[in-house]
Amino acid sequence: QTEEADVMLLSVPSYACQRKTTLQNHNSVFTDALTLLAENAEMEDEDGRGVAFRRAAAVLKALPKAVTSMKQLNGLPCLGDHCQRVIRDILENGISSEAEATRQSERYNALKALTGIFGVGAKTADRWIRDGIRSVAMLRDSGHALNRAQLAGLQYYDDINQPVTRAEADAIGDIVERAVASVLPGAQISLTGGFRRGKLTGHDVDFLITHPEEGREEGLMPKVVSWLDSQGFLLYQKTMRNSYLESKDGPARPPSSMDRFERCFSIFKLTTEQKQEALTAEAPTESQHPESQMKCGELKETGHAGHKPWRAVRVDLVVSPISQFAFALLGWTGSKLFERELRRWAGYEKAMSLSSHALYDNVQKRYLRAASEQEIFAHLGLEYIPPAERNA
Ligand code: 8DG
Ligand code: MN
Ligand code: MN
Repeated sequence: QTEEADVMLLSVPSYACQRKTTLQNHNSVFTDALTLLAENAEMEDEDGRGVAFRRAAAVLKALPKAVTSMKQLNGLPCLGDHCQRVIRDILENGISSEAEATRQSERYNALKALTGIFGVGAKTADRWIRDGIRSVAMLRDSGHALNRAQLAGLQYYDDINQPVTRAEADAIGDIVERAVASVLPGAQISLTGGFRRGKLTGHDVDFLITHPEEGREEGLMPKVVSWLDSQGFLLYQKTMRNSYLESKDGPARPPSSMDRFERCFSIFKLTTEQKQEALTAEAPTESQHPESQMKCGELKETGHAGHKPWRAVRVDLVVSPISQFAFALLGWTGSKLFERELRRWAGYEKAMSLSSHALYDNVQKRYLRAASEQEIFAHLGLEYIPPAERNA
């Protein structure tokens, strides 16, 4: 009987976009180790290994209960020898010696610290490490030439590496709403990224902006950005024109109506008052609630305790024409692995090319329209997975 319970049928389909993955993870002891190894591989510029670790972690995240024996892994996809070794180590010894050795290695910690700076990728971090720079403090003292993004990244390092809360995301949302409403009435804003998937914290806040009339959204980003800037909300911003036409993935020549994507990577200045306003405006009846009063009290205190009365928050803004909105929404909601798996499914199983702009059928040689995420899943022959279940 125990034998049977042990072999308890754990089965999951092999693409993450075929599975429901909520934030409830019964296997975090394994997925934490695999995620650390994935991060390390990515920082070492070994993307193939990184994806393998991420796929394995995603399979374990989708299981309805904790893995307690190696036998339960039989028949599960994406678990290669290396990942099985990590899992076995944890089952037998409580920890993965490889993950622990990595966590303690000087190289991993240097890469983690340096790539934790906004504007610094794996290649730059590696170059600096070869120059003997292993920490943010050493970089500050080094006199290295830094670009504008990296300078901002250093300046706001502590704030940016502190998780953004849902309340802060909502406060930023209020500001973006005001900006958009004042430069283009009728424009619509959607919260995307991790917060749309129900995460309680994030490394940034992601928004997608559109207008129900095709074409009205054109040139919107520079206007939104200059409004935000004039009101003192921006500590840093880099606005990009749509790069869809130059992008390598996806079909070569999209119709000209598709070259309108604009995006902005920014750092917002969020004041304590703005955060408080968002908290009280959202739930006016709840402001009598002891818990929310305590929250406001805490906020007040940080403002008066000698700290600066504001914090820096990373914010990503994207503008999409309404005709591409469903693709943009799907593409910017994540998780990153879920997106990667959707594109892999489309390409390998359906002979289609999916991007944040469009879905192209390589057999019928035509674009497939969609006005909602549900329609995109249907085109792809997939069961609809709501945002809260895309946490692969
Ligand atoms: P977090 O911020 O809470 O840590 O998690 P997240 O919200 O899931 O991660 P994210 O890094 O903010 O990314 C959110 C989504 O945005 C993700 O699914 C991938 C998408 N995305 C980028 N960069 C780009 C890009 O350059 N092009 C496209 N099409 N999508 C992108 O992050
Ligand atoms: Mn995000
Ligand atoms: Mn983002």
